[in-house]
Amino acid sequence: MVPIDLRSDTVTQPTPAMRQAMAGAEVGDDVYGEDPTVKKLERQVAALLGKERALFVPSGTMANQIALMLHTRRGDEVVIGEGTHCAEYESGAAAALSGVQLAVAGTGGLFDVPELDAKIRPSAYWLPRTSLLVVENTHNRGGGRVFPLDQLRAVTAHARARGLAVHLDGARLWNAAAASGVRLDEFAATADTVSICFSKGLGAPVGSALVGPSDLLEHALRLRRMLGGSMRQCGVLAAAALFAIDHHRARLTDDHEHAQLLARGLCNVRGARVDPRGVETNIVNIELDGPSAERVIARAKELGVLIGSIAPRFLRAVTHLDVSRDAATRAAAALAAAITDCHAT
Ligand code: TLP
Repeated sequence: MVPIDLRSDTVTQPTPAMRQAMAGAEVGDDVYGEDPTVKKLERQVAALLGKERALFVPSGTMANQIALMLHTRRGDEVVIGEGTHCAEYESGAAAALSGVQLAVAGTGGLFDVPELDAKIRPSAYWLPRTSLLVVENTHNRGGGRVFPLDQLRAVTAHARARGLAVHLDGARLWNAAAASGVRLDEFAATADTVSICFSKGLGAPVGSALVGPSDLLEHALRLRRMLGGSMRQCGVLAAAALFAIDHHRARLTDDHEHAQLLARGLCNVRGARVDPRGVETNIVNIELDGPSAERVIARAKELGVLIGSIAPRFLRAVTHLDVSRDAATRAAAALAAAITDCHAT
């Protein structure tokens, strides 16, 4: 039997209709600026986010790292929320590529104005220059939490007033918008640049965009080249992203409901701690009282569910296009059994 894969929303298979859209895509060499499907995607994403220009890039990591390179100089400091992707999961690229150091504000991924303010250095030549704020929405390690628009407006306005640029890692901004009813462009207006992924909840196989003002994006084009991210006839990939925006956006709330099903199915299981009220989108973090995540992952696999961990005693389950309501219900039962089995032995 095919396992139910909750390790990430990146694991989705392109649907037959998406594959058809990819196969039929009109393409050209995008290094010459001649791929019409990429151009269409870039125009559409820039318009959705209310920014001047978008650049199609192979990954969310590259979008974030180009943004860091755009907004900082070597030796600068970047303020981020706790557990932010560009600090935790990008192989030290912020240090290696931009030569910046990171200062963590708040706990759990979100932070308020005083927590941000405490991390902005005064201006003095012997101190690092605080040049950038990075916010993540939804916050991945924070359990898919939405950075509420009011709070986001307050912290980013404060950052700007103190001379910082703002980058929004919106890998799952689609989910934040679907869960909160806030438009993408309203979230995007709080930042100078935004990265957004097609390969997460939207279900495209590859690709992200970096979005922002034309002058910055012109330089981003050069940086993408420098990082080896220029692609040739990548309209086949852009076609998948366009298909996903048209056909998979509206169903993101299903993923959020399925995450609720999981959370509710696990909240009374001995040995597991989950608060369904804290599950706002498609990510469920499960704290384990007794057994290690490693053991539960192994047992869950035997019971037909793949799940990941974010810490030795924290599991992470992510719902997506390939997890139906029925699969979410079955996965909740299998995970409950796996945790109970590991707790008992
Ligand atoms: N996140 C992946 C892993 O890398 C952890 C996942 O499975 O959730 N920003 C955020 C908030 C992300 O969650 C991710 C991917 C990225 C950026 C990077 O995207 P890719 O994988 O396209 O480089």
